[in-house]
Amino acid sequence: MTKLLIGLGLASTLLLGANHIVDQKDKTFIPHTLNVKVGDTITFKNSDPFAHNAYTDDEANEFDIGMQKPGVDKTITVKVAGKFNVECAIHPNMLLEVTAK
Ligand SMILES: [Cu+2]
Repeated sequence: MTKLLIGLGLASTLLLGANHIVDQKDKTFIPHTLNVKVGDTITFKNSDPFAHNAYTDDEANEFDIGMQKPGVDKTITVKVAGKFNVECAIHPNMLLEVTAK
């Protein structure tokens, strides 16, 4: 039974891809560079006491998590291989560089 459960766990991990955590703290994406695989998810956290946002203009992986209040998590899925920048619409100096393979 234990072996079966471990097997199921591995299978679901392979199917769903890995999850990467990106925090937003002091108006900075942490980390600010990220290597992912297609099918992986990125969860954006907000550890600042004010709202953030995360979006990309990249056409292949386009997303916009909208207004993200403090303490709220938002998760996106990486769909296509390539490099793209993620920015915060509220704080133009925030930058996250994602490389997806
Ligand atoms: Cu921000």
